Amino acid sequence: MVHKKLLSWVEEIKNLCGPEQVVWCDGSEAEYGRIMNKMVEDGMAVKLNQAKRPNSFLFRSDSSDVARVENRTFISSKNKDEAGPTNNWIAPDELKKTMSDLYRNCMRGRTMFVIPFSMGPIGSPLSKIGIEITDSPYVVVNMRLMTRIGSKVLEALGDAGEFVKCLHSVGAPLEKGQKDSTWPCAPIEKKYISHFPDDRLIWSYGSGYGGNALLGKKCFALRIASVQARDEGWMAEHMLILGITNPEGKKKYFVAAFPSACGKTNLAMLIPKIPGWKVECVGDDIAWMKFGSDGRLYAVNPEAGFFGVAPGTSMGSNPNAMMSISKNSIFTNTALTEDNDVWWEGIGYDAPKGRIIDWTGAEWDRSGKKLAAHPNSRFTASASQCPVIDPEWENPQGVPISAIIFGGRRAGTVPLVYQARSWRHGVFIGSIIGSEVTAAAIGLKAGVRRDPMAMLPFCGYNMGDYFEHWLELGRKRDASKLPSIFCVNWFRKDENGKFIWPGFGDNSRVLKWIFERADGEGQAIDSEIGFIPADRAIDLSGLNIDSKMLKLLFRIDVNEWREEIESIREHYKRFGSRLPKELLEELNLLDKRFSRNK
Ligand code: OXD
Ligand code: MN
Repeated sequence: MVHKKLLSWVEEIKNLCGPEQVVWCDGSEAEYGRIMNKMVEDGMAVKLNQAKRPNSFLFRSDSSDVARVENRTFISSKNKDEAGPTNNWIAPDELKKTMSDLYRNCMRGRTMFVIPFSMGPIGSPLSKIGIEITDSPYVVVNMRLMTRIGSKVLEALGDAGEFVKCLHSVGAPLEKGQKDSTWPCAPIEKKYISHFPDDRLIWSYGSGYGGNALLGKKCFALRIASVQARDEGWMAEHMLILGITNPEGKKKYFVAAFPSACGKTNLAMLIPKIPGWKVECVGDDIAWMKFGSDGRLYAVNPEAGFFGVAPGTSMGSNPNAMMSISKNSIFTNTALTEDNDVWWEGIGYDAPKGRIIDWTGAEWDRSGKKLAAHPNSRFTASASQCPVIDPEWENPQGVPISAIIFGGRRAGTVPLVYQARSWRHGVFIGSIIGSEVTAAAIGLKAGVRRDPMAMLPFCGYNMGDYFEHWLELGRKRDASKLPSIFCVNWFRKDENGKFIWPGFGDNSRVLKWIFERADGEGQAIDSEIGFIPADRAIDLSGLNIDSKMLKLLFRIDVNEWREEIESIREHYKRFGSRLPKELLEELNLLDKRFSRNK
């Protein structure tokens, strides 16, 4: 291999970080087995019951390293204004200096792995290559399931191909003879998840967990890719991709964006409750989309695996996810049963008899005072193991998108589903989605946390400009070929605080209406907020829901919307002069429609 730039970067990092040895990952099964076995030997991983869960492993993280760390995540653009009001910013020179000091000899006593990886099918015009340098063997095995890695990527890169530089260290150098911990990492104030969009560069230090460390996922495929997408005229979005087929065999593809913890993985693999309909999964977290020469929008899933939240995943809520993780999987921070299988709250059955080891490695007290699995415990599995993986999921051209769905977790105000009047109105809807937060959960003020397009923690530049990018993409296009845009809310509650809509497989009823609307059919009525399903336009056959509750599900309450409009005005203030005027116009139009109905 004579990719001079790559070789000299690897040499530079080796000199900076001072590892004991350097290993170039070939991505083979044998390599995966070797690294896993070594981690089992070193006590970092537990090999699970081979009969129950073949070739699967459990890891337990340090209790200080259990999730993405948004307050330690930085977008280090040239100036603060480019990072915008929603990102943490440190000047690039200053951040590089601080981090270079941390990186100096930080891999002492460790192996430095070089992982060539492709986001998207190798060689697809929509794909991009990254190289992750890491001192974490846990990262290597996860990257092998989550992306396409190894020699074939180097071949595709050739001797001058472009790549995104992704540098990662757990930030825990080893002195001679020092025993390693089972989950090495640095204390919180030394953790940095840094992005240098102008250099297409990611520097991550101090954390080994999920999106902080598997740099192909949120760091590259969203934060850096969103900047590349802006510059190159495409879209990098926090969206699942699903294919849906009606009983006549007609198929459409939808993408959907929801803030974290709204059940994206469940929707992506849903088993419809309405007879004759079928849903297949292209991806559960990220979509890269580009307009084709036919004027339609095409999407690929840049990832090759699922990194899903375990608690709550069961044969009831998501049988396809459960089957995807029946073998060849990695679990992080779940509980361990006496017969060496995994268990978590909401798995659908009580913890088996015998000793249960909780996610901290201690014996679990069955009184239930503490959770056995961490709420953000995860499974990692290859997408190819999903029983409903879409036959086109690796099509290098992507799949044509007919509908874009936005959603959030709202107890009131937002009806089960409504449709935007236009692309511009759809961008407005995307820009205001959010979920209610309870004060206790994350120490925030209770209320709606707006999470525009579910990209708040993932947009690599000023979100005002990001809205403009969305608007601009629609402006240039033949409106008849643009996907229709919808908003859904599965989480509306009645006056007793109970969810009205059953969700899960019944969400297919809403997908059916969206399918019909995208087909130019499906009955709708014009409301103040957009098109809502006409009476009986949603297929409720076989569902027992009383008409009062149904009404509540679709209620558009003037007072609630007045409050909503005020809250959107507050939200928009954040973006100052970078907020596109079209979005303010859409808000004023909405305001006017409600004023007429005073
Ligand atoms: C995720 C997230 O982990 O969106 O996918 O937080
Ligand atoms: Mn996500």
